[in-house]
Amino acid sequence: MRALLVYPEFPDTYWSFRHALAFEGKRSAFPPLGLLTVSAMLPGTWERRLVDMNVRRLGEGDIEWADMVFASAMIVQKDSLERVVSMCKARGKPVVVGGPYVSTSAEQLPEADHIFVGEAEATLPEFLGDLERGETKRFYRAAERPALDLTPVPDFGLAELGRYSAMSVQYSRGCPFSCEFCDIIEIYGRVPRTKTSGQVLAELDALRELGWRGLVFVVDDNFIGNKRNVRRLLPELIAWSERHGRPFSFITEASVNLAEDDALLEMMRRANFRRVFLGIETPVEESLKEARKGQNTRRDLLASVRKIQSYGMEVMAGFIVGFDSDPEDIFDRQIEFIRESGIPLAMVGLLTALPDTQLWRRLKREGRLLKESSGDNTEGSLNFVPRMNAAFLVEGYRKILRTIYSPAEYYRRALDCLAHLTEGPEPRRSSLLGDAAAFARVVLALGVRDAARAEFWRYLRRAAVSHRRNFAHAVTLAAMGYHFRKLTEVHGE
Ligand code: B12
Ligand code: SF4
Repeated sequence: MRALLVYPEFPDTYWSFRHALAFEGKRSAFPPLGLLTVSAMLPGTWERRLVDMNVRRLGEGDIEWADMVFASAMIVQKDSLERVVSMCKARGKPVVVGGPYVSTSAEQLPEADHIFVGEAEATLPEFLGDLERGETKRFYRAAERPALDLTPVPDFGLAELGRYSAMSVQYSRGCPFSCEFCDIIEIYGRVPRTKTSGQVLAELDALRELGWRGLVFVVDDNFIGNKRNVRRLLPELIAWSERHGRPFSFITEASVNLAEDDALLEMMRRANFRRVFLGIETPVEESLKEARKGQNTRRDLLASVRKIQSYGMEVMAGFIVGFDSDPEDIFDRQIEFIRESGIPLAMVGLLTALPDTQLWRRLKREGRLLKESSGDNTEGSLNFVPRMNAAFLVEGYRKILRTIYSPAEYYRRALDCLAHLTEGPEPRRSSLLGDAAAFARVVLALGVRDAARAEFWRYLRRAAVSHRRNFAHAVTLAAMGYHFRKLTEVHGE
């Protein structure tokens, strides 16, 4: 049996990092971990091929080669997924689909042969058994959220490692909180399930043996969702890192209450966590309460960010406008918070009702839903009727983007961030020539062609003088800022 695994194309969004990746000569930020995991669950005798359409074209030859096609997608990939399904069906190939989009919108793919809802660990074995007996069904729905000790080491070797800027591993799924707009808790549950430390180290071993060096994204919904288990994992991760000469640095996502736990922060620093993404959402207490984001209320959010930064980590964060409780000056308050926080990568989105979330259900009850969400909460369109005047809200949102990604504001935050980072270069899989070429591309785009070149040179000079040991990261931040600015030219005007 020949299995073709296809990951559809992302649109060019803030999260695609496309304009920054081009400098590095990379095609995509992360590999499709869901498909690599599914691949590792297929019978050992099957041949496998991966086409991540974000790093290379899906060719006729790939489809002809396959006996069966497996595809995975998030909502933002739905148009591309539909095209993939049609292409494969037109060539008579059976198509199996799964992943977060399919799990929340299972009825939307009329052409697919087999539709998987939920995590493959709980459904794929049944499908493979049915396939052997020639009795496959159209729908496979996971009856439960499986324990993660069933999850095999993903087939990392299928991915073209050199085309990505980071690799991914997953320690846990699910989050104990209950934010109204969140679909994670609907898809992956409110009881965080973790792998064993041994499983995580085996995944890191696999990456190391494949020659990966550099950034690893621990793609958990909330890395500290199960603090007790994380406290067990981190000492083993630190020992593993030291044993192997610290081949990786890490980035993850966590809830803001991470700031309360100095011991955990210290262990994360020692394990070489360099970046953490926080869901801050809004500095407005009423809006946080409305969103049921209790873990962010009654705390000084700015102080929490500063605390985490004081452990050498760059804080990245998500912000949302469009809550019913947002006051009219919300836009200025968000700008002010971001300005004060030293968070260069501030991902600001319009509130979006994702399918089957608590927010979706409430807005439906209130008769305020307008349409399906595109999944991209940065494109400036609303899928519900907001309390605030819609045009005022969208214009205010765009003003935030234009302000925070303007070169002066962005470079100021980047310097603030650099001042707190752990000193010293991160491990990387790179060559001197590759680095020099990437640097030359950045200099040409930002320091020669760009209208904001004076600000770029001022920034670079200050980074070289004050943050010499993190100069490579300073250049990466400049490239990221360029990406955000390019997209803001589309979304912010
Ligand atoms: C890492 C990550 C990213 C990475 C991209 C990673 C990549 N290349 O795949 C980045 C940071 C770029 C990203 C961006 C975005 N993301 Co994202 N991301 C994640 C995250 C945290 C982990 C993904 C992952 O690797 N999971 C680990 C694997 C093992 O899990 P899995 O993919 O679900 O796979 C399992 C099952 O779904 C199933 N399965 C999966 N595929 C298939 C296929 C078949 C055939 C079968 C049978 C089964 C199956 O079995 C697998 C094993 O159990 C998830 C949250 C999560 N828990 O997954 C959000 C998540 C997938 N992202 C999401 C969103 C909304 C986005 C953005 C749109 C955010 C935004 N507002 O712009 C952007 C879009 C990207 C873009 N360029 O436009 C949503 C998707 C919602 C949805 N219903 O589709 C999620 C669920 C989180 C959330 N609610 O915010 N994301
Ligand atoms: S903390 Fe994050 S992952 Fe957890 S429920 Fe809230 S939004 Fe979802």
